[in-house]
Amino acid sequence: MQNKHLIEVLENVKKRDGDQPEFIQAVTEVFESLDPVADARPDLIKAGVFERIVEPERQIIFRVPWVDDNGKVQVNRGFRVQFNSAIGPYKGGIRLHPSVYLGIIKFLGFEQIFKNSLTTLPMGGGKGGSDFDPKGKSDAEVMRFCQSFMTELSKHIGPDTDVPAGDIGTGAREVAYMFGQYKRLRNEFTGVLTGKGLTFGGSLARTEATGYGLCYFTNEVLKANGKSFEGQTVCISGSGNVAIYACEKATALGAKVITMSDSNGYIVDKNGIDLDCVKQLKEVERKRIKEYVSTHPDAEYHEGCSGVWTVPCDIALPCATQNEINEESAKALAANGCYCICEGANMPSTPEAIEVYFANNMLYGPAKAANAGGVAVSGLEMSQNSMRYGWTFEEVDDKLKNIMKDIFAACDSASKEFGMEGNYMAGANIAGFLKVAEAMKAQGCV
Ligand code: NDP
Ligand code: 2IT
Repeated sequence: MQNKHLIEVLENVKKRDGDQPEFIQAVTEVFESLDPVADARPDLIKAGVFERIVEPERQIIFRVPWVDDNGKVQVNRGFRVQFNSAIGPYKGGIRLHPSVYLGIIKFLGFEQIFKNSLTTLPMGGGKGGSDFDPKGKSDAEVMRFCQSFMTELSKHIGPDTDVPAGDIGTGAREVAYMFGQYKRLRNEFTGVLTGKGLTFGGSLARTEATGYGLCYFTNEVLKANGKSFEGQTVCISGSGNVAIYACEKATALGAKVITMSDSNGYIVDKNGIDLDCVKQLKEVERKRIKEYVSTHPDAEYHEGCSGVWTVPCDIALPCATQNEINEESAKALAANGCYCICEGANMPSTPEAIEVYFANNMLYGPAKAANAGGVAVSGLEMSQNSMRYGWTFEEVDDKLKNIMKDIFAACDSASKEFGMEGNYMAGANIAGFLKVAEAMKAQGCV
């Protein structure tokens, strides 16, 4: 990074938020891409856009008390970071995972600003969550947690203010409990959350959207470079919502997916993953991925999740969590002939891993473009809720396909315009930023 103003703003972020390494990582990546933009646009510097965009508009931290099945009081910490509302109401998921603290929610909220901008739909950036761990909890415990979480959150959100959704640990069950509590507290049936059940305002294809969208985006990357999914071997990490539907669509597009994982370990099935089995294990029984081998004796299970990147493949789709691919894993992928990485998870590659991708001329589809399909269909769910109407699966899926195509085109053309052809990371950061920056400048110093 050369631009003096960007260097100064980043230094200030490091000073103020030095205890939030994930947030600093996300800001650094975006600012490095924005170097030529800052040089070309003194008007944005004058309008204070760079200083303003790294400071959330509002951050809410609250107590979440609930009673467990033994009658014992438990206390978790809840967060909602309302990062940027320049182009629409705050929009972004809720993460329930023991690793959650302010720095995780801020990195996710910051990324969400640019991702939501790329979707072309009117959504600002936000994120929330808690250090609550749904794993091993009964349905009743999860319900009591969600009700307590929403009792406070309901004071800060609304269909035209801030619209949460799912993320790690928050799926259909959690969204439904949160929606029920919001409706009860406010006596309003509105589209205040997305990812709702199909019987109460959810959109068809939202469950599939992030994984499908990831494959539609990857397909565009491949096509632009004279390749396709047909006959390719794919490694996927994770075995949650994003991983499952990425596996389904990659397979439908002619690829063979041979791995999936969870935080304990990974499976390799050279015959191609049996997705019905994974869905049953993860979506119905809420079991660990290692159970897969008990019904698939040809498949292998290995302890330790990072080993998944040592399995030879053509295309890698990380769909688990942040920083899951480090320099060593990236080098293993490259050495084994992997030529394309597209990110279903948010920020799954460390900065050193990304350097390895570029040094080896690998095709790289960054998260904020590649996984934008989930929030894009959330935006379509909001539209359907406002119309009090619903589209068919095919209608939503078609819109999703077109949105992912347009996102790729925007990344590609921004990368060319700023002299970094083929660098879709820079393209995504620049294209996502410019729309928000213009809106922030137009609205004055707010
Ligand atoms: P789920 O909770 O459905 O699944 C998460 C998966 O990732 C599980 O297999 C989980 O394993 C694994 N995982 C989580 N944390 C870790 C960790 N620290 N180390 C190793 N593995 C881990 O979440 P989603 O599928 O919804 O989300 C996956 C990623 O995609 C996240 O980065 C999320 O932010 C991103 N994303 C999600 C969208 C959505 O619409 N849901 C949209 C865009 C991005 P285990 O069960 O062992 O924890
Ligand atoms: O990271 C993400 O984009 C999500 N978890 C989905 C957010 C949403 O509002 O659908």
